Amino acid sequence: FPEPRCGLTQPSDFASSLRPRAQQSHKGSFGDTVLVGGAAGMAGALVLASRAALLCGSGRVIAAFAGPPPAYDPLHPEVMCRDGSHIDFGAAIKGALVLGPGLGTTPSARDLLGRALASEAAMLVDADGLNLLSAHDDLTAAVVSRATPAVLTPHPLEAARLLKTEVGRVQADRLAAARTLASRFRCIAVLKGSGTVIADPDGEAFINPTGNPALATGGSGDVLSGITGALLAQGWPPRDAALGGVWIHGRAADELAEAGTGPVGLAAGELIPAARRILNQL
Ligand code: NPW
Ligand code: AMP
Ligand code: MG
Repeated sequence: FPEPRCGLTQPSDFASSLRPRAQQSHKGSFGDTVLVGGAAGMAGALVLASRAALLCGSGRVIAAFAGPPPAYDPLHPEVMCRDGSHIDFGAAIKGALVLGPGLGTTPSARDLLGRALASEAAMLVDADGLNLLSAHDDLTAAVVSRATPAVLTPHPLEAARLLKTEVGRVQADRLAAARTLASRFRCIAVLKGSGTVIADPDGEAFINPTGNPALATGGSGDVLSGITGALLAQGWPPRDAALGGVWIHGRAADELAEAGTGPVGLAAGELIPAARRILNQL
């Protein structure tokens, strides 16, 4: 059998999802992104992801907090801040779900994730969403049985938890680890870190060439979740959203570092307007 393909991501790999906006379009044309996370002490993770979803083109953004919701986000009052326990995930969501930034792993976080995973909407799972999947077989089963694959975005430690192995083994063969995640969870697996690997359940894989150590800062993964969630909400197929989100996120860090906003001291939120500019220029 031939080896499945593995190449370096280029914009041409997701170009078919880059479409000009129709003159007659409206906010309903670009989907809702509903983001679930933000337990007490980690509200910032959900705020960063929500802002990224907003600036990367989602028609509407709803931040569903596991902890007490703020009245609104003062920088982006466009984002609707809700109490996660009041969200009806049974109602058809026209757009995408981003599950996990700052969610925590308490029993109430687990219940919230379980309700959200029942949705048929396009879906990305990150951070504590992944940690909960690692700990609960019924949550994993909900991901594996989805009609359209979810996008899972683990960093190496989260990947090790999902694969029930050690970080060293994940890092020793990152391509194999990403492919194993993709086939075991029937998902688009995004194994983050320098040279992020994106793999699908058929074994096709890409290594992302953008990004640099400026991204080694708290919250940069949360921003990636929001960027990619916005692309899903706008109807990009999961594979294209993963490839495009990772490429744009890394390119934003490269442009900022080039201009002196990094590699030392980049704040993750600074990636967001840079990602918007790159998306508009593609
Ligand atoms: P070390 O230090 O090397 O042993 P955790 P988390 C490892 C939220 N956040 N290569 C590394 O291990 C998130 O959304 C909230 C190798 C690292 O210390 C989550 O919900 C923020 N190892 C929650 O916090 C901003 C690597 O993993 C450890 C690696 C917990 O998420 C911050 C961290 O993993 C944060 O996003 C690599 N490339 N990358 C907010 N403002 O509210 C990571 N590791 O223990 O799962 O914790 O990632 O911080
Ligand atoms: P997280 O650990 O969830 O906050 O995610 C960190 C994000 O930054 C991921 O998208 C990583 O791929 C990226 N990142 C971290 N360190 C590097 C690095 N040295 N080079 C490139 N990307 C990195
Ligand atoms: Mg993270």
